[in-house]
Amino acid sequence: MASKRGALIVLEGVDKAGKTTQCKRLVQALQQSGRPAEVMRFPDRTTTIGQLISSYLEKKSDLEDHTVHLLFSANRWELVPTMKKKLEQGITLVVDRYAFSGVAFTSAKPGFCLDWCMKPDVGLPKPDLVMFLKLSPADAALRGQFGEERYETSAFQKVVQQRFDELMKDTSVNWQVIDASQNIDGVHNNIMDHSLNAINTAQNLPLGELWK
Ligand code: Z5A
Repeated sequence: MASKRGALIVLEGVDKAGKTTQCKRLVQALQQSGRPAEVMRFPDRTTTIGQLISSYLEKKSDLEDHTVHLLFSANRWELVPTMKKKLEQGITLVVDRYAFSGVAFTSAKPGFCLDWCMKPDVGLPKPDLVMFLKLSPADAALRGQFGEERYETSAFQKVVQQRFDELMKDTSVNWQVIDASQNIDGVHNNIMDHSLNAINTAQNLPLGELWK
C-alpha cells in the first residue's frame, strides 16, 4: 500500500518574527513524536541560482528587479522535484519562506503589482498550511537592529507587510495568523496545533497546485 503523503507547511512573516526559530522547533517536535519531517528554506542559497540571490541580498552584486524576482522563483522550481519526492515518501516539509515572500517583497518595489509577481510561481506545490507570524514593528525592534542585507529597512518592511495583508485575503490558501509576540514556547504550541491538523488532513488529499 502506498504510504500517506507528508504535508507542505510554510512559515511566513515579517523580519525577526521568529520563522527560523519556529521551523526548527516544529521539525524537532514532529520528529520526536514519530512523524518524519524536514526543514527547507527559501531562498536556498546553496544552489547556483541561490548563490546569485545571496550575493544580491548581501549587496555584493546588483540585479535588475524583474530578473531577481524570476531567480527567486526559479530557486523554488529547481527544488520542486526534491520536494515532491519527499512529500510522496511521507515526509512533512516545514518551509521557511516561500512564494508569498517572493510576491510580497517584489511587489513592495515601485512599478510592480501582485498579479505580475504571482505569475512565475503559479503551479508550484500548494502548501497545506501557511502560517503568518505577525509581529508589530515595535516588538520586532526589541529583537535587535535590522541587519545589513538588502530590504532590511523599516520603511520597506512596512510596505511588505501591506502586501502580505493583500495576499492573506486569498481564501484559496489555508492561511493562519499566529501572534508572534508570545514567548517561543507559546508560539510553538500554536504552530504545533495547526500543523498536526494539516498533517492529518493532507495525508488523504492529493498535493495541490498554487494559485491555479
Ligand atoms: N525574499 C525575497 O525577496 N523573495 C523571495 O522569493 C524570498 C525571500 C523567498 C531572505 O532573508 C530575504 O529574501 C528576505 C526576504 C527576501 N529579506 N528580508 N528582509 P532570510 O530568509 O535569509 O532571512 P530572514 O527571513 O530575513 O530572517 P529574519 O526575518 O531576520 O528572521 P526570522 O527567521 O523571522 O527570525 P529568527 O531568526 O527565528 O529570530 C530572530 C531573533 O528573534 C533571534 O534572535 C531569535 O532568538 C529571536 N526570537 C525568535 N522568536 C522569539 C520570541 N518568540 N520571543 C523573543 N525573541 C524571539
